[in-house]
Amino acid sequence: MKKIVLFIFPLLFLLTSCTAAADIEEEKNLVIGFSQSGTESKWRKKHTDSIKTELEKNNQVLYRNGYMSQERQIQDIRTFIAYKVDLIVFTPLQEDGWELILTEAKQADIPVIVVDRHISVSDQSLYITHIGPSFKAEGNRGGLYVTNHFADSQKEEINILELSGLPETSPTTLRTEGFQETISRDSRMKIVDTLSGDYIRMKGKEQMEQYIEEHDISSIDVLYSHNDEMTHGALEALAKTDVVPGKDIIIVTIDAQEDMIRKLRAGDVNCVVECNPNAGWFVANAIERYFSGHELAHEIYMPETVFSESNLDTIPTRNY
Ligand code: GYE
Repeated sequence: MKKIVLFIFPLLFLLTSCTAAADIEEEKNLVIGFSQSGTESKWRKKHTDSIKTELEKNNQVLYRNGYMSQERQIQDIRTFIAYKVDLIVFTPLQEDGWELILTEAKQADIPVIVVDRHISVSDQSLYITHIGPSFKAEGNRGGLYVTNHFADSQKEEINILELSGLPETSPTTLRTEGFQETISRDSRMKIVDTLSGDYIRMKGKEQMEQYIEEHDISSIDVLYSHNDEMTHGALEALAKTDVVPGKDIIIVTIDAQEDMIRKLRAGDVNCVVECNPNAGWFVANAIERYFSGHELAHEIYMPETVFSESNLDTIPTRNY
């Protein structure tokens, strides 16, 4: 029963929106299916909003949220194929497991654009382009802050605790790789432990609490966290200790949500690496170029920067 309701509801919604949208259909160029992976962070909500808003300017958009389930995302993409959409935009939850569904899209002649995280497929023609940040550069920037920060320090060892994102996703792998690349220039730097918080605040908090219970947190010099939500969780855990965040433990975090910029201004964290969620314009532009016959680069990078005490006065409003 539940299944039937779940199936009928979107169908009814689509049917009514189809008739209601009949008039505007002429103005709206394309029907685009947009499958988002979840809503785990403020960053993600902004990312969704940016893409939807930009695409809805000229197209009819069918939006689905995968709620952090790959199976659900695959089902959503299958629905788009059944509706014969003109193009599919999707932001994959994880790297593997997309070959089959994207082959179905290809067989139906529906072009696919991958946004944000990367996918690993042997046939590169299964998607027309990938649009996203350079996760490796983000890791590099975080590592660079740490090496600069300790450049004149007399410390013989610098112990780093890493709080990493969801495993088997490209931001997690590349943020680690990029960070390691820059800290390896200073032989005193060592990642002593890596915790996994899946990009979720609660999980970041739990992991940190457990670590504090089992280890001497005062021996840690740096916390490198793969996203702001987990950093908030870690800060809540640290608040129950004598360790002063931003002073006794240097904190580097990624995303640059407004709430984390406030923590940067308050001195609770030291370096906020921007991960740009405003993918909308880039996606819309790629679609326009594709349908007007241009060849797209297989990889399109979005611009990003980094914030710390050195540029506090010039941080643009975040809106996320
Ligand atoms: O950093 C995090 C989100 O995939 C780059 O996912 C994205 C990451 C982002 O949950 O906040």
